[in-house]
Amino acid sequence: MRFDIVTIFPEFFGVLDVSLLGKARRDGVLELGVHDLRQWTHDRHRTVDDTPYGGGAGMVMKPEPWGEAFDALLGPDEDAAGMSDAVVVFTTPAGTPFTQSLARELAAERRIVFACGRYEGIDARVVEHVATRARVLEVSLGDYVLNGGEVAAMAMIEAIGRLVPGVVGNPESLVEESHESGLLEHPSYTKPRVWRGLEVPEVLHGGNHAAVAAWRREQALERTRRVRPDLLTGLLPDGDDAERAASRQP
Ligand code: JEB
Repeated sequence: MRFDIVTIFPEFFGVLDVSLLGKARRDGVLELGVHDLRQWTHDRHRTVDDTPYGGGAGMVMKPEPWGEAFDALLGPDEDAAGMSDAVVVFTTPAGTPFTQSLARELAAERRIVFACGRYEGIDARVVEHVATRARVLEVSLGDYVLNGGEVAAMAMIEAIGRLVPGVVGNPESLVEESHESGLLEHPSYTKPRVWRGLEVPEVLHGGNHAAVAAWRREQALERTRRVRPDLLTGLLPDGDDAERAASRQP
């Protein structure tokens, strides 16, 4: 899987050199290209923004550098209709919410290009134009305001990248997590058995795997009911939560 990122802050993405995704890149499982949008400017000041039509506060990103960026990045691998096989993700507070389900879907793609805006966002014609050359998604990390798309793209790349086969060493660990089952995770414990007077729940010591599984599911359900009741609407009564969770989102 290859990720390309277009940004005016390429140095933000240095964190992707470390940890799990850094190792995946060194192993050749993930490829990452970080591109400075200003390389596609031609004026002395390398201008990427201008005042908004219709007035209002702030600046808007000019379409021309973005157009050249996508000409360069989508050029290869076009089909007969001139469509690239890359998926282009515009991070935007006005996008559809990013979910585990979308992360799973995008982990099956060959290439994803992230467009990270700044200021008040990118001239709207850019999305319209790029949609004639590739599959385009406008995606929001969540319902809060960031200063630009970089942190959102980074979170999405981490969530998608870890689902690519070969990135997480033990794929079993992926299916037990929060949001994959449709429930939040049960609490976890390690040694020592008693720490500062606090004991690990007795059931986890017995070696009774069925009892452990039942306790964990009850804990997960109780926690989900308490902090995320919205996740429970639509869960199947037979306990087949994962299948339901997978079919629920876009
Ligand atoms: C993404 C961005 C800005 C209005 C206010 C601020 C480009 N969940 C999210 N919150 N904010 C963003 C996001 C995502 N994904 C986000 C891209 C840009 C915010 N801004 C600043 C734009 N419009 C500029």
